[in-house]
Parts: sequence; structure tokens; C-alpha cells
Amino acid sequence: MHIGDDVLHQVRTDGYAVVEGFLTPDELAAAREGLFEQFPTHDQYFADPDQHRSVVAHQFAGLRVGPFESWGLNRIAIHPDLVDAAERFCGTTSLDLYKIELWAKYSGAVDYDQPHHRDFNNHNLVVPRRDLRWPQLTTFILLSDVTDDDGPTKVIPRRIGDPIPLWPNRLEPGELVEHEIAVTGPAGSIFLYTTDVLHRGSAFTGHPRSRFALLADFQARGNPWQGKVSWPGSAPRPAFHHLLNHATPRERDLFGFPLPGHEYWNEQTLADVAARWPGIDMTPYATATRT
Ligand SMILES: O=C(O)CCC(=O)C(=O)O
Repeated sequence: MHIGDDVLHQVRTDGYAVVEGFLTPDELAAAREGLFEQFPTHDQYFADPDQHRSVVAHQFAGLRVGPFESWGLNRIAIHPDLVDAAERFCGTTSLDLYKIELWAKYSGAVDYDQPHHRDFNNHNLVVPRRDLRWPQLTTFILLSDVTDDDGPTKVIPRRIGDPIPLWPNRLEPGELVEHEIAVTGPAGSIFLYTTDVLHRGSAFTGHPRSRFALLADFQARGNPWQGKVSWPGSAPRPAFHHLLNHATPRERDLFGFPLPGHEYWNEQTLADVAARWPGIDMTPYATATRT
């Protein structure tokens, strides 16, 4: 679903927005199929929680960094409507997809409650600009229905959070909870926010419950004080090869892969990159290099 300018305006003014129905039912179903290649389903987990202790060993045990071997999952991180929104939000088409994570949570074993915090602590070497220059657009795509009982993210609107100093980036437990808004919505919704906005993970208040989300974060390219994961560091993983073989040149570019026409490409690199990534369609790169 197209993300309108009104939504991006709300992200700028309130600090966040939630769009229901972002994924089509088919996109959601394909993503969930990939999700459950990585994690037990709700029913599998609760049939025998002891079998799956590793995914609830601590608050972040159900977190996996992408890309994944499932195209259904990868493609929602580079969803054309999400990339389009990120381009408009960041004011440029020169964009990095700087993090993909998949997060599964299950009730009963671990307390997911967090104090309010701003995410820039591990997305930025300095601090975000108050005037929103050099923004980072962070997102949770909900892969399961999230109600008040399902450990929703809780967010503090800017009018309450902005007067508080950026540092320390973490408040005391319980602080500002009277102002927080629960990010609830049906599976397929998207929650958009920025790295200077106060928010927190919350505990499940129902049982048995589970919550699944894919997180995809974007920023303008070329600002080395910002970022989180290194894609070249992930390149040896089979999932990365899978991603490259399925993605378009523009989608590969979001990970830093040089675009067709970039001066990186010559006879040598065309041949050696084709050898490194069997199955990748090098035609657009070869065509742009030879014309
Ligand atoms: O999982 C959530 O709802 C939010 C988690 C969070 O804010 C964090 O771990 O930084």
C-alpha cells in the first residue's frame, strides 16, 4: 500500500505513524511462510515451550539479522512502497537499507518490558539533529495481529518526548508510561518512527501469546556516523546470495551493490562478480557498461 505524505508528515510531527493493511494478504502470507522457517509458529511453540527455550533465553533471543533465505520475507524489507516512502522521508533516492531484523516473541518465559529509550544509541555515533536533518526511518512490519495483550511497542508522542534531553537516551523504568500509545494493529500493518523518538518494548499481558515483526531501517547514503549492520559482513551467508539472485539492480543498490553504469563495472568486475554469484543476472550491468 502506498504510504502517503500525510503519514510521513505524522512521523515528522508526532514521531511515529501506524498504517494498517500495508502488506497485501499474499505478501503477508509469503512473509509468514519465511518467518516460520526461522522460528516456531505460535502453535508449535506453545505445544512444547521447553523444546524452544533458545528463542526465549532473554529479551533479544528471538531476534535474527536479515537477509533470509526466504524471498517472501526479504522482499517486504525492500517493498517498493516502503522504499518509496523512505526516499520521500529522507529526501533522496540515494538510500541505504541499513538494517533488517526479524523478531519473534512468545509469552511466559521472558519479561519483554523495557524502559522508554531512543534507538539512536546503536544507530548513530553522535545524536540525531533536532531539525530532522539526516533522518533515519525505522520500521516494524507486523507479521501477526498485535493487540494490547500482545506486548505492543509503546511510543511517546513528540509533544511529550521532545522537551526531554536526547541524552541519556533511556528513561527510568515506569517514566512517562501515562503518556504512551500502544502500537497495535492487524498483521500486515507497518509502524514507522525515527531514532530520536521515545518508545519501548512491553510485556505480554495475555498468555499464551506471540508477536512477530520484521524491522527494516533506512537512511540517506553517505553519512558515516549513521548505520547499524555491515552488508559485506553478511555476504558469505547463503541468504545473501539468495537475495542477490532475486533482487533487481535497484534493490541490490539498497545494500550498496553498485548500480548499472557505475564506474566500478568493467570487463574484469563483470566477469568476476558473475563468477562469485552464480545465477545473478548481470545483463543490466553488462549492457550499461558496454553502451
Ligand atoms: O519490540 C518492541 O516492541 C520494541 C523493542 C525496542 O524498542 C528495542 O529493543 O529497542
